[in-house]
Amino acid sequence: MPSSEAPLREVDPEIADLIAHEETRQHDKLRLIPSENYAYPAVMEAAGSVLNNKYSEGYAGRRYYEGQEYVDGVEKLAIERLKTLFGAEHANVQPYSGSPANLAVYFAFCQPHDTVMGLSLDAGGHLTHGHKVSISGKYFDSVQYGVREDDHRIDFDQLAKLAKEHRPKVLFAGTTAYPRVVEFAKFAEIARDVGAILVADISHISGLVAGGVHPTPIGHAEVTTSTTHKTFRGPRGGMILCDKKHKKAIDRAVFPGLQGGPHNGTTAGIATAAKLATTDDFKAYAKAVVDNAKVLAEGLLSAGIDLVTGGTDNHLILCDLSSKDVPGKVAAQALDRAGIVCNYNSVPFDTRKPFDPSGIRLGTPAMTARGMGAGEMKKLAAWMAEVIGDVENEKRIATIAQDVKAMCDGFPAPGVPTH
Ligand code: DSN
Repeated sequence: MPSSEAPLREVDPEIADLIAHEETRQHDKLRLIPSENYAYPAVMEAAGSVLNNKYSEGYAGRRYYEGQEYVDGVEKLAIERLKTLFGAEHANVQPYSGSPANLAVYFAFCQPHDTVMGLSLDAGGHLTHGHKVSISGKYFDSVQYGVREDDHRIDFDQLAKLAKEHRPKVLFAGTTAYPRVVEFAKFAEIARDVGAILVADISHISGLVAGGVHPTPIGHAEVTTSTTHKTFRGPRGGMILCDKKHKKAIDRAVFPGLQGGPHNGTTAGIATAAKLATTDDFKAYAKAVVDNAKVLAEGLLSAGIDLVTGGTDNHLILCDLSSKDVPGKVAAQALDRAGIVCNYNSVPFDTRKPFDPSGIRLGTPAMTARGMGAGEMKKLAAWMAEVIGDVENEKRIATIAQDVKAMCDGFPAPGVPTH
């Protein structure tokens, strides 16, 4: 056994090998899962630093442990940078991820069995927006709104009617599989009418909001939650932005209400990501993510693949394969064999079950982070149409995998070592 202070490769070659394989996978394949990305190398460095070794229950200047002279500085920087970047009155950077951030919001404002509202999962919402299998649907009386049957866009008439009837305490405006702009102003009007607190969950789009290519919820939603690792390109973490009047309730709900010590390395990574998000490079990145998604969507449409809502305004595309007679899962598995990684996903009014749905969900954040552009999106659309059109043609799938690998070799993956 090597010394316990030896590097990972010597101490634990099995784990080192698995990480090396994952590095190769992240380099050699086209990663299209819209919630994934390549975090900036500087973010990874901050997140994996000695800050991991420190406990810091409480908030800067009011901790339950000594030795916080540097950690306080890290957390204050993260908070100030996020406030400036998003124009928010307060930021809490301690939630461990998006789901805990949403739970903290419920805990801040709701009692068990209060009424809450969110977009249903099959219409593109998140489990924590009141789905019946989630704590948010079990501990609260959840009313779910949906999308219109004709164009699959958020049904504001239904939402307004349900809100008037049920008068929710909190109304979530947030999505995980919705390819269109979220119209926060419309949500705010409905929330105001019924006295609900509007909560925007911008986990998927926080990088697009920071980069100025999606309207901001700030000024419409009293509370905004987000993960920090999707389009934002930070570490795996969460944040809550809110109006000053909710600062106390939110902070108390996160700690001591829901969590113990914050993950200080993550906090540092969030601070670094927030700094990088102010740059012109980041603005260009955010714009390229959306431009690439539009080109990919057009390519898929012209190859005969149906898209939910007929296209995209953001980083995400939802393909409806019902007319292709290929279940989403079979298509996603064939695409993975071709080096194109996406996830199978329900589409609105899906007649199939969530674990075997009719759709696949794609996104351009990771490919764009590698510097890929319109030319690569067009090639990708053609490859995808071929694979979806003939999911059992292993010979062709294997040659596409080689072409995908060759394309990936031309665009180094940020922060990913090659072997
Ligand atoms: N897992 C995230 C996503 O893929 O959208 C949501 O939690």
